Amino acid sequence: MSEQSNLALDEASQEAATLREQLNHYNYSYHSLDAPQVSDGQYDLLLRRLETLESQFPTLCSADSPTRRVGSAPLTVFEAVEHAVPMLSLANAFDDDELRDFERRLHARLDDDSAIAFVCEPKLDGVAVSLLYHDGILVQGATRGDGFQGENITANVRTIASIPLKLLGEDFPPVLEVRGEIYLPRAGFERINAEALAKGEKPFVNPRNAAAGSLRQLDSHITATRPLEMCAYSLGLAEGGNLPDSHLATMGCLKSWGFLTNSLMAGVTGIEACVAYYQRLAELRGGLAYDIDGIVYKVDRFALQETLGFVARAPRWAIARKFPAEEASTRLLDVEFQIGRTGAITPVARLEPVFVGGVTVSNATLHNEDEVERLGLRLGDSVVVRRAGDVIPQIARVLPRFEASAGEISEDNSQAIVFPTSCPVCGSALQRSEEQAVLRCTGGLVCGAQRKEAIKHFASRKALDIEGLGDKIIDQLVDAELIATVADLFSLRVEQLAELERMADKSASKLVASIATARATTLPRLLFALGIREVGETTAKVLACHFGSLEKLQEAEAEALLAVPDVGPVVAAFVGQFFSNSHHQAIIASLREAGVEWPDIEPVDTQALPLAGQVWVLTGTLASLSRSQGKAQLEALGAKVSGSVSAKTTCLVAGESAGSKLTKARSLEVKVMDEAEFVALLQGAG
Ligand code: 5U1
Repeated sequence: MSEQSNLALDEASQEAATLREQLNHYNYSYHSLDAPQVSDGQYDLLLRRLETLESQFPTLCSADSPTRRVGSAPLTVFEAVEHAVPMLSLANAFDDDELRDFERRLHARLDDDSAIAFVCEPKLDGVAVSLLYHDGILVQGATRGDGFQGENITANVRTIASIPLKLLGEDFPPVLEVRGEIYLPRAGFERINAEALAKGEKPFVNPRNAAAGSLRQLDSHITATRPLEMCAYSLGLAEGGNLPDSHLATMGCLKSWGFLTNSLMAGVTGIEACVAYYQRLAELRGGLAYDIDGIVYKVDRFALQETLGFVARAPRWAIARKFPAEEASTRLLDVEFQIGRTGAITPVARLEPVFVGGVTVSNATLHNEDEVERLGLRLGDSVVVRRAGDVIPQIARVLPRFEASAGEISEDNSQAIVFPTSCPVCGSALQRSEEQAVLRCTGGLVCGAQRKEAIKHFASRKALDIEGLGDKIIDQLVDAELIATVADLFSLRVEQLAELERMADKSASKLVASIATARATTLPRLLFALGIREVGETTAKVLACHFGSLEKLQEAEAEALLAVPDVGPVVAAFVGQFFSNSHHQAIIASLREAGVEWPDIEPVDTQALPLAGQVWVLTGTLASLSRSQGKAQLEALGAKVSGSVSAKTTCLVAGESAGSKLTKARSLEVKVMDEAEFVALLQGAG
């Protein structure tokens, strides 16, 4: 071996030793102590790195490597169980190309280019178990343990309602081992955590840990109180009887014998269909009732599975495609305080950038002071960041405030997060609303930050929709004192705008033109644009339809405001306060002087409209009209149109490729309409 490759081997050997130590430590904390110290994503990355090193330098492979192990050694308190057929693990694919490589390997090994039938299944994030049936009677339940030997948890599995104690039908093999995942649905997780908090106990960190903790109870009465489920996904030992010749057909048998199987399981042909299934499931993921961390793809035909066989600890005929981790750990660098349009002060965490949920995250909202306290967060802490779907990144929890290095506990260098006592932008006094735990700057439009936010809101798409007037331009205009109120926008000149950073003469002229175009607006848009507290787009429309003119709304007493559908005392008070403020009156007068126009509309009795009081949601692609046209037509019929499905939803209109909203509507038994029915309804009403 050359000197250079010796050096590479030395370096790799040291790195592998450190990785093994770290992984063993994290694995022990996770599996045996039920106290995770790093996120799953972080753990996976370390394990992958070790796998890469071991495959590059085969002499580094050792029997005790975490890459050779599935889970941890069983706890001694439960009786040990030998698995007659080892419960092996799965190889992973981290992107579409790795999935395509999987199919290429299959064709090569089978020496056959015929299209392969696959079964695609959601990979539940729970605890793998084996259930043994003798003549249809459940005789043993065991955890996977290290894949060869697990723990006997028969008493605990018997408490789970979705596990049959006696199989249905008669056509099952006399000796049958069924494998699957025990998991806690999200709603059950919320429930047991709420109960734990109410009793002053520590809540579980995620549904998988809650399921593992529930199964590790020595007293099965405790397990019986946990709403666990079991979803079957394969067979282990099977003796006697006749079984089908494919995985999909076998899953059908399991279903008929009384097992829960996943309703999203699908048989497809060829790897491109597997890739498409991944996209579909990724969209549904956020709306499912349970956590999944990926998809398992299996070659359907048992004859092919047999030919393909196993390699190391995994079958060659199956692969798991992981979703981007929804959680990752990073460090809290700083906390900044943002002032919103209504003066609300939001602490924002500045984080060491981390890749999570498919994007790089460097900021996370901390909501308010109570949230910071609930998390027990301090500057310099290691934190777990969560980003599920399109949801704004959140800090899920703080990791233990020490670093174990070579058995030593390092110093705690964290620092307290200090909340401001006056507005960090204008110095005005702060007010704390007790019920919402929100700190608010009392400076109103004296505060530069609130002024900027008010103007950004005024120019936004659903308000006056001023094209080309982005947030950065507004920041510069306010900082340079070229504008102080929304009305000042209309006297801006091309020369003034051309002075701004990255603004050429041409774009300055275009912006002046689009500000001029925005002068012709509508009453609902203007009402929304004014930024009255608690008056969103829908309430602005309702107020506009009810009063018909700005003057009538300005004159309205509390009683008249309360007569408007959906306007309660809080909204009525904010509307009243807004129009009685002399500064706001001056702004409205300046807008008129600047030539902004909002024609009066014919007042409508919205309560008498056919869909009054109903809440509708639109999802998927509609072929015959756009989403905004659909929304406008529903609103014209008196319905409210919401962006999310809840128990209050009257009806969901599901277009082509509807995703998680459709799943949620079905689970809540909300009425669902397809496009044809929707169009017919609109035509009937028109
Ligand atoms: N859905 C599913 N999860 N899961 C996990 N199927 C499935 N199959 C597995 C594992 C470990 O293993 C089989 C390929 C034997």
